[in-house]
Amino acid sequence: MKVLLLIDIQNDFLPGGALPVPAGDAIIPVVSRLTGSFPLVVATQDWHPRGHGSFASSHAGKRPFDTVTYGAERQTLWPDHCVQGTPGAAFPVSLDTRPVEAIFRKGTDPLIDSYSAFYDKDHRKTTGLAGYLRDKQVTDVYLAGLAADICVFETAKDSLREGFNTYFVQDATRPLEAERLPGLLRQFRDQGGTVLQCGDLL
Ligand code: VGL
Ligand code: ZN
Repeated sequence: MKVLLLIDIQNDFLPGGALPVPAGDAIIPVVSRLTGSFPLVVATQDWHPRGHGSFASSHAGKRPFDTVTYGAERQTLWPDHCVQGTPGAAFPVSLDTRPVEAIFRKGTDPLIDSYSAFYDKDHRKTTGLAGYLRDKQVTDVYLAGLAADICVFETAKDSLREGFNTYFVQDATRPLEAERLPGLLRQFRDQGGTVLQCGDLL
């Protein structure tokens, strides 16, 4: 059984949003072509309470993209984004969400950031996604969404750790920082992941 995971395809990560991923909107037609080939489609939403600890606005004197240290963890501070219930946190109207069977939300703990769809940053809190996928007899996880170098990449790593065959559908993602992506994809391949293009699946 295979699943297509749509990671954080939300207005705030699209051009014009609070934390726009360059050309993030270009993935939407690609995703639309893919969903029909999958027996199971699951989406995630970055879903922060107002005043979330990952927002620069929650730290006196800090600006977006500064970093702070929490214990051993370095945390990049972001512009306020994907605040629960706001239009920025919603799926774009251009994304057909009808095939989406379940939605997992992450980043809800005010103090912990959560990039991966499976766990928070420190692997202390699970979203329940791994159990849900196992319950559905999923063996193969295909990844699309935003941002390729942050939430999609972290989800890809955790998916491999959870023992799923994991596929990164590169043209169904876009990175926030393009220059970071080749190194991350090399790391993903070294850990046993597969990088492919939408055309390889249709
Ligand atoms: C994301 C930064 C902060 C993402 C979420 O979805 O890639 N990036 N929150
Ligand atoms: Zn976030």
